[in-house]
Amino acid sequence: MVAIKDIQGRMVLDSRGFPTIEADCTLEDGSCGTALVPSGASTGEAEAIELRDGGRSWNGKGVEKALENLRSEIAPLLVGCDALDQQRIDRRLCEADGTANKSRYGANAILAASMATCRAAAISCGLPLYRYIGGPSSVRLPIPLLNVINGGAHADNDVDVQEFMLAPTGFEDFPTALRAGVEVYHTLKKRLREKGMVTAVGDEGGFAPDFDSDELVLEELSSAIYESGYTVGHDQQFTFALDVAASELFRDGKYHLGASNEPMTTEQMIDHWVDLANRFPFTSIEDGLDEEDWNGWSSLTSRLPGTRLVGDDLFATNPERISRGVKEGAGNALLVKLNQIGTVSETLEAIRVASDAGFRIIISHRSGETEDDLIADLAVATGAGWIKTGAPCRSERNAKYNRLLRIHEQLGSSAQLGPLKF
Ligand code: 2PG
Ligand code: MG
Repeated sequence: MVAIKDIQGRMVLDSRGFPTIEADCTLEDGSCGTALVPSGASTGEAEAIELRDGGRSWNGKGVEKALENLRSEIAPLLVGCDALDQQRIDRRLCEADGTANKSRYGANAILAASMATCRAAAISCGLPLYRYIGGPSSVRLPIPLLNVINGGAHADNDVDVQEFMLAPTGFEDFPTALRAGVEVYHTLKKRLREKGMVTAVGDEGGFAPDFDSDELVLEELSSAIYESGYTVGHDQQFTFALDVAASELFRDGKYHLGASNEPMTTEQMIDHWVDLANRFPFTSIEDGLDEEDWNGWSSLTSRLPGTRLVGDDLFATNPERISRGVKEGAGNALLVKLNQIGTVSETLEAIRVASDAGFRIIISHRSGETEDDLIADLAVATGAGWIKTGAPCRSERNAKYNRLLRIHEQLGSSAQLGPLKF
């Protein structure tokens, strides 16, 4: 038992320049853990609520109310509790909040306390965070999914699909996979510049030029991979991953892709992804349909047996929604975001429920990020095998890749790459 002595919160800025919460958790033995919470732009309806102040100050994005809850409710609740009992800490937080979606204290305040406590406990035990959470078998580094072309809500271009990711699936170890991804990223920049295309980056560090179609983006990425001296295809060095973020494209029962195209029905959307997956090698497609289009999801999942269908907005890292997906055959992979559910323990529970069903697990950043690198440790601790944390550009993204490089070094010859079962 190591009792919590104090929890302090403060406002800091995230990568988009919006306020977010940083919390310090100090224990009786002097250990102190600090954590910062991220924030999404294409947030799912089923996510836990991020408490914002509204009004004019900080364009409505202030976090004073959440900080006040941290100060006057959460800290007194946790002081004296055993920091090594993360489950109990998180249960107390959920019970005291008392709402299904953490709207009273705010998931941002709750998560900051939960993550900071976890960090402090690891420090108190003298263990790296991944070892503290995952135990001695935490030796698997994740394959990075590098989001090199940004569209949708993350960029001001005309690309509808939110994320085009390089998946370096055919490499031996994390540093080599990352290096290959980085090389392709820079080749891509050179190619775009030579074509007179915009090389400014979007929220997640990927380039954000205009493209006339999804196909053209994927052809460009294929060319950049070959020009870098690598191969692309199933069972080759690179495959692709998409995050369509289709909930953002769904209005009045139809999907709106491309300003000049007719809106599409669910069936037409499914045909579109099946057709694209027949022409390009995808390891996964995330949120290819709207978050409440459960029947569509079941149909898409059965039509694309060779591709992982990842639920982000669909599952919202919520064990109940994941269980529904398992029952209905809707999706077969989970995107994991701590702030969608709001505590470390519930995140681990969501991963367990999804893993038990044979789902692929992808640990994820948010589009609004910070220098906090806890998700890198979480990926290793859970042996998830996959992480998406943006392009290898912008330090809030590279904080995670850099942390994984350090973990790889620490693990030495024990380090492995990717999921146990591919
Ligand atoms: C997503 C995420 C992260 P956001 O949709 O997967 O890439 O974006 O944080 O804006 O929800
Ligand atoms: Mg997503």
